[in-house]
Amino acid sequence: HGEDGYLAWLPYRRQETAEWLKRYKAYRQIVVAGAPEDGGAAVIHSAAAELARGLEGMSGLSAAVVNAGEVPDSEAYIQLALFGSNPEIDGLFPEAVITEIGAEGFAIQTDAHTGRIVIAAAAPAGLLYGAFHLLRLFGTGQSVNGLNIRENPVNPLRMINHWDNMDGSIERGYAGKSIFFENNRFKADKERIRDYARLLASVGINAVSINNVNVHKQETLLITDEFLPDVAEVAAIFRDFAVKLFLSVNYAAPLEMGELPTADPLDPAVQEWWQHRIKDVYSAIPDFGGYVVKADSENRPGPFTYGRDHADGANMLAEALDPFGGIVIWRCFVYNCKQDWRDRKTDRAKAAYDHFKPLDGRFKDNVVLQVKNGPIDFQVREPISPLLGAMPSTHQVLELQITQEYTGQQRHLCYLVPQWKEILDFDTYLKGEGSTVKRIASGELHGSRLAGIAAVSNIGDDTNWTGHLLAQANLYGYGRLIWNPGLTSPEIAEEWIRLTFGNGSEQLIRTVQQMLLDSWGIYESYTAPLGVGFMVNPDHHYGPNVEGYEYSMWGTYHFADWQGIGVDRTKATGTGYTGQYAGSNCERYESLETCPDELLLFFHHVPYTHKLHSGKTVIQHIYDTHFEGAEQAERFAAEWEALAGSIEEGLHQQVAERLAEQAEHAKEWRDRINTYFYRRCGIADEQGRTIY
Ligand code: GCW
Repeated sequence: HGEDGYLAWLPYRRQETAEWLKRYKAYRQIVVAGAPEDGGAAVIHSAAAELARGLEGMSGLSAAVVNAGEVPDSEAYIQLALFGSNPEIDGLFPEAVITEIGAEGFAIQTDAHTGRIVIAAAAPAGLLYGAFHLLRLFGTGQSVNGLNIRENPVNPLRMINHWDNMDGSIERGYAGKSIFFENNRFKADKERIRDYARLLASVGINAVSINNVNVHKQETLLITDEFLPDVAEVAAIFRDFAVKLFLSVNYAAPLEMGELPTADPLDPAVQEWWQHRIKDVYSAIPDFGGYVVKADSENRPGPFTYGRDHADGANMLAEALDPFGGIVIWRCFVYNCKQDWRDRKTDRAKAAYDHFKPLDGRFKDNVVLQVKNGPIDFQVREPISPLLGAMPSTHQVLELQITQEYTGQQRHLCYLVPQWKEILDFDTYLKGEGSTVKRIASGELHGSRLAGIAAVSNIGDDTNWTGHLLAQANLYGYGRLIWNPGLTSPEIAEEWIRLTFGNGSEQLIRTVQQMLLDSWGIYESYTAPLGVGFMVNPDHHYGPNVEGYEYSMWGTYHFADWQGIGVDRTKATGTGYTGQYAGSNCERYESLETCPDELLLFFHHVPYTHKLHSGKTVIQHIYDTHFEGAEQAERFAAEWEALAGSIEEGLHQQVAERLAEQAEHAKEWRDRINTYFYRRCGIADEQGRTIY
């Protein structure tokens, strides 16, 4: 699998640095001290086996896990140990370190005398993360002498949501079919799921939901005896890598399965039905995570049908899950998808806040609300959802989208870590300065017990997992960033490149890193301008179509006419959306003077001649960014071409094809957008470039 990308960032390439040849090759024995009897033993086994595999690959020599009692014949061995299992190991760490390491954290220390590296943790998951951390240091060519590392994940829940259907299709999937399902059943061969679990664990993911939040007929049955044995088998695979399994459920399941005449959450028969189901689920999967629910959203059923609200709806499921320690992840992607364009007060951007904010304090303690990063829908540029952090008495997780639905569908290069960084660093001012989204997501700001980040997966059964090989950096980067939002985009990009392509060519590392870092901005520049969003073909959402959604009811309008463009969301004259922001954010977006250029058309309707802070008019900005963006996309292809020879042919070829398509398609974007606006307003490009 070396040439096709299947091994992703875990190919464990042969290391050729002087340090390796001289010293690190000695690390070929792994000793486990004090493995617990229970399920945790499997996780420690995964950690030890991974170390052996990685060290073998990187040294080209054999490596092995040896028994605790055996004295290794090399002094430079690696030891995995749980705190409290071995006094000699505890003695290596100051008391304060041992208390500082949480349930999923780890410490790594090099024993100065012997060169032994000790990975120690409070629980098996920490050892697994520590093992991957050490392998990452080796793999990226860093020194492992004198290590003194202490790590805890910043976010408690670090989740991946799959939108996989049992027929094998994936909603918004751009990398082939499901690795879980085909022909309305589970796939018989589950080997690939194991490899996927390893990939997730390697970047610290600890939870996964395997089926689409739009739960159709067949998927409704996942919580029944028909499929629970399969679900349990998949859960067991993930368990070996400390990843908890969740299922998306159909709110109307009792009704759709023909077992009850209603799904009213306040009806005792409905409550009993769910309690009964949940017993079955937990007897199959004792450590089952819980349910993910999309209710009363985009025509999915929910409590509204019965005159109940989201708190009634979520609490009913939470009540049933509570005795087993399960949680309900209730999505806030709720809006009216049947809008009338004449009604300028109804605003899809306002919907989640309007629906959920008044319910603060009404949710049970095992309910967590999942809020998309933006108020609309994973556009290339959106403001931050004002609902994030606005419910201090309610648990929340942030939802991101790794799959590139609106960011080029894994045909275009778009490294999303810089976008996620901006989201996490955004200051909501909800509790004064420094009330950043990352402190909300981690649960710190409001002291939430349940908190973290979830994101929609970008993988499928394409050999290289993500279709576009470079889109692997988004999955990798997502895990790394949510483990520690303090990491920078360039750091994460560089790690991924070194692990994936090796440390051999500095030119390759710098070129690919710069491509990744520039890619989001470039994609933005040739697609919908200045935060206005959409302008894509309806349904599949790929490719330019300026009026694709302008005359439908989904409420994603840009209101372009011959004079101007944009959505007036001000309190003064518009929908009033800006009023949902706290502190100075409200005024900053409300005022044309202070509204940032990149979000101008999200918040304001302006004439094409309006001057941006950049000094350009809106129309000239549109022309310039579209001409430049298409040129930059072409530059990618040329830069990649120059790397031929420093990357395996197979890997090089895959990316070259995608970049060629991007360069072509970026021109189509450029021309359609430029032509549309030129014809609308009649203002010529100052530089007289070709507009069709
Ligand atoms: O972005 C939209 C997608 C839908 C998706 C929905 C959601 C799963 O176009 O395909 O449905 O969001 O997040 O529920």
